[in-house]
Amino acid sequence: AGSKTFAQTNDGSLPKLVEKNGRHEFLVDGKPFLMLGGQAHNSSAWPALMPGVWKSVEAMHLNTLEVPIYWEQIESQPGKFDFSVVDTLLTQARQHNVHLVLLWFGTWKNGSNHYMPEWMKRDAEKYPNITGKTGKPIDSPSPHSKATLDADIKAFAAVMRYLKQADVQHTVIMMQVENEPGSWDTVRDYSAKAQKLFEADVPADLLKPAILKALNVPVNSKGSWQQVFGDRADEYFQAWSIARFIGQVAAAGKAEYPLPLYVNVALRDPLTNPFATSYESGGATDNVIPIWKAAAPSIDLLAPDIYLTGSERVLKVIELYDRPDNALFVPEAGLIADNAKYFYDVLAHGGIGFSPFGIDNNGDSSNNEQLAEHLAPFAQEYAMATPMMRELAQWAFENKIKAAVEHEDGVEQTIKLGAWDAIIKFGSSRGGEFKPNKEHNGKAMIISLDENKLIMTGTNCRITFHPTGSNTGKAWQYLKVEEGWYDHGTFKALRILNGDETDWGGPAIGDKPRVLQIELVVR
Ligand code: N0T
Repeated sequence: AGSKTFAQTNDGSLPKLVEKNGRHEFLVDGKPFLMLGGQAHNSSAWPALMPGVWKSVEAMHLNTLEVPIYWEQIESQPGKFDFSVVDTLLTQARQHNVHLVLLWFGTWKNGSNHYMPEWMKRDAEKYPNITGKTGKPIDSPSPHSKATLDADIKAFAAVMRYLKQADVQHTVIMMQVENEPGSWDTVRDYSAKAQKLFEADVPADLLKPAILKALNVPVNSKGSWQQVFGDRADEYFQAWSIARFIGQVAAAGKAEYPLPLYVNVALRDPLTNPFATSYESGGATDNVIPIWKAAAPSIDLLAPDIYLTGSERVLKVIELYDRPDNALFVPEAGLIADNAKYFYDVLAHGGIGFSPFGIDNNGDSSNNEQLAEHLAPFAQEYAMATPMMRELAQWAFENKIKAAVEHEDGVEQTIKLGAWDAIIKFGSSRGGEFKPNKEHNGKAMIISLDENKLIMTGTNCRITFHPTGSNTGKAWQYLKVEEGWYDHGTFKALRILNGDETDWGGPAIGDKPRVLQIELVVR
């Protein structure tokens, strides 16, 4: 089980996102694709470092590697483009039979300009940063600089033009435009130039009833940012300004080569509606998604980077970025064991991929065992998912996946399956006796095949069932429980689970995911 069966083929069609009834599907070479992803560290996309990255790609069973490409490296001299590193990435990705998502570290990288080429950094007047409320210089590029915008457009368009001819086989399946744009340390730009725009009327493109409604302001509002948006004016102005800038960069790239494009987001607490003084302002946080959608229509999706903790918070984030106008993709998540469970919830929300951050050893190759251990929680999920990758993508699109993710209180959960309720109890039976999980890492995922038959996988959980509807209260039993793997559309059994493996409270799965096919019968 879990062997790598993904082969790169090319039927000539571009990777694309398809939306149907508010659900999304990512097609690569015309077929449903689920990104089993991981992201390299920020400074690892150099030829000398890539061997360490590929080691992790293999150990983790990735089918997609997210890797940055650096403006400072690609255009170290104005107008002279060097794509040698891009070539290296393309060649090596093909050798390793994985796809790439390239991250354009351009004008914004985590709210700063740090990946601008030196010739830009040396010319602060032409490529300015923004100014804080008290006149303090802020380490964040200005979205109001035409020179910066033109330079970024030129560079990103050159990248896309290059890819179009260097990557006819579509090794690169998606592009991230900038990285976590926004500003830390100030809610907006207070420079004289920005102030003037801020005091002017809100642009008509934003004053559309549907957008205003989504932003919870009266649909006939007009006037200055302050007049229309009140105490949210500073943040909304920053979001609009940055999104307009990036939308133009994206449009220029897309005009060269129309790959799906996304912007990743440094999140805010999704539960308490805090002000942007407590998070990176102007990025596509949940409250300003409608602004980003209006300002940057060339961006296909806005993608949450999950570094928040706590299941209530994380599950809320997943819910907020799964929208009819936004395909759910998690392009970064802390590479911690606890986060593996959210991969299941993303699938249950029809997500198109998941990608923990910082998979490589970051230049230190001294301890491979430690690295393997670190990668294991995701590696084992991806190994399980690999032979059923296309089915998972299709089921997610068709809303057929249900998941239960253990909360901090560890309480059992019910998954409604129509004719049956599945009761998931979190814990594991190491040493025979079923005990609650110490870390809250239990999870289960169920796909109904027909009324009485399902596929399930999970870790650290036990499952049992109750018949529902007209069968409520009736006696029932397992007709057959098989353990195996799901391969190219069919279940391959290793064994039938029976006796102790199903009798004492139902089939249980320990800390390694297993795939079970379960058939139930009412007596
Ligand atoms: C991420 C990563 C990388 C209160 C951090 C996370 C990556 C970038 N930024 O390792 O830099 O390139 O996208 C920001 C997390 C903020 C957490 C605030 C918690």
